[in-house]
Amino acid sequence: MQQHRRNFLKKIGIFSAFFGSKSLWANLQNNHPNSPHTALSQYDKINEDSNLDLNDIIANSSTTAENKRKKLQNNSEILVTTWNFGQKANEAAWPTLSKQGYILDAIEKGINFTELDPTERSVGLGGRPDRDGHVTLDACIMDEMGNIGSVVCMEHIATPISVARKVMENTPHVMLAAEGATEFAIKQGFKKQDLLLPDSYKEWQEWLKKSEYKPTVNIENHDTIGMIGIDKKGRVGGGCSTSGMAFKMRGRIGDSPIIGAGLFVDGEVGACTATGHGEEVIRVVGAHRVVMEMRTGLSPQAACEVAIKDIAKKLEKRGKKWNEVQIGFIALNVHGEIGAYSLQPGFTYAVKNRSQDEVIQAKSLYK
Ligand code: SD4
Repeated sequence: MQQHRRNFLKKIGIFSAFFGSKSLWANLQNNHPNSPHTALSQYDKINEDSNLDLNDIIANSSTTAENKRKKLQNNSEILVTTWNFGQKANEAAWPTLSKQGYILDAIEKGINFTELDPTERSVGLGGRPDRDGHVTLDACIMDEMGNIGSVVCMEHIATPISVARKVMENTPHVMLAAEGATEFAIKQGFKKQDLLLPDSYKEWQEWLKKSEYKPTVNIENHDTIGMIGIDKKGRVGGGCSTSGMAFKMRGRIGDSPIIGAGLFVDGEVGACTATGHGEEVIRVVGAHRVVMEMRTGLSPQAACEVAIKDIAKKLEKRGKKWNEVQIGFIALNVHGEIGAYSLQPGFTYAVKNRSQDEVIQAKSLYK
């Protein structure tokens, strides 16, 4: 009887081992990494499930970008620029945009207008000097494809945004500094000139009496010019130009010529530019932060607010007084939606499109 039972169990064992190993074999065939079945079935599955083939990803993302562009074409060209003087700069840029020109051409023209205005004393010609009396200029430019150009601490050339563009277009580099930048500019045909004009000189002389570096929030109310915009074809671009913080140390560079800090553009997402105390903007790589927040789906307004709140938190952690610092961000997404936010009240920005031409007071974290 016992023998009979043993034989019965043995038969069951052989039977299940046979079928078990068959299904094991089938599994191995399907799952072994080198199995053609595996490769095919996984590939098929991926394609079937979600079309995640690399070519499809690329095609899909360019289709998305194309759709966004098309969507924007139905809206209109737009320019958003920091501070009150942004309105005149927008006006200077507008003819290029309204004639269906390229966004970077418009931005360069608009910023040039402010750079060459001797009454604007924080940008270009007539800019306030450093504590040793040198007017040193910073600027950068970025297009929708990730092309970038920048000049830092450049002297004697009134239009640094144009030199930054030449760096972008005519050199294998993305950034030139100090004498090298000036020399390059001269070779490119720019005029060398003295940028320290009488009013800024007088102010500097006055400052020397105490020689106290204590930038006053909003005192100039027309600081760095940062301009972002979209053209008729949906191309996003941005530029940023400044003489930096008045009476800074010689050689000091702020956020404005640093791609990612003072300016960032992502052709599929939008653009952002910053103004204010550059050291604080650099700390959080401000403009890039805002654009990346937009990439995750935040509106330009929400993205600016997140970045400003982060700066506020970091100031607090470091025991800094928030009321001695001003930062402002403006942002634009590819749909033409605008955001603007600052740490403290007083930051303004100018918007121009086919139906709007105005200076707007940005909302601020502190009241
Ligand atoms: C800088 N962000 O050099 C510039 C200056 C500025 O409002 O924007 N002031 O730090």
